[in-house]
Amino acid sequence: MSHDPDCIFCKIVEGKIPSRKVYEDDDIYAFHDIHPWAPVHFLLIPKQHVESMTHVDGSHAAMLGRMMSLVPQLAAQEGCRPYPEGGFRLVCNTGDDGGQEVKHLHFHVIGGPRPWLKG
Ligand code: DGP
Repeated sequence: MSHDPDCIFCKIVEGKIPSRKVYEDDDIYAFHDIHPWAPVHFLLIPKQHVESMTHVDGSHAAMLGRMMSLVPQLAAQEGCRPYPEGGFRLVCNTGDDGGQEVKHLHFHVIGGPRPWLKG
């Protein structure tokens, strides 16, 4: 499995940096964002080090599909109200122009009662 010893999120997957776990399986990890933008804010990441969405190829398709299928389940688990009154925002910042600070692919899942929406 690809791994970057200098990557913060690889260190979180390894347990070298503590995190508040939301979900874990062999390939995927989810944990609360350290600087939440909303009442619900967690990050969903592949355990392997994929740098960004621009680094995704066909070999990642099954894993990404599983990640996307987990989003509604984990959003509900973490307290997002049901669609359509509830719901959540799914964000994947990519590259410097996309506002990506941590260069390990991650999806922000953001929700909870508004107002909290930025942009
Ligand atoms: P982005 O701008 O999309 O790269 O967002 C990175 C997010 O990662 C940001 O919202 C804060 C979060 N984050 C950074 N370092 C840590 C950490 O050590 N622990 C946790 N739980 N979250 C972190």
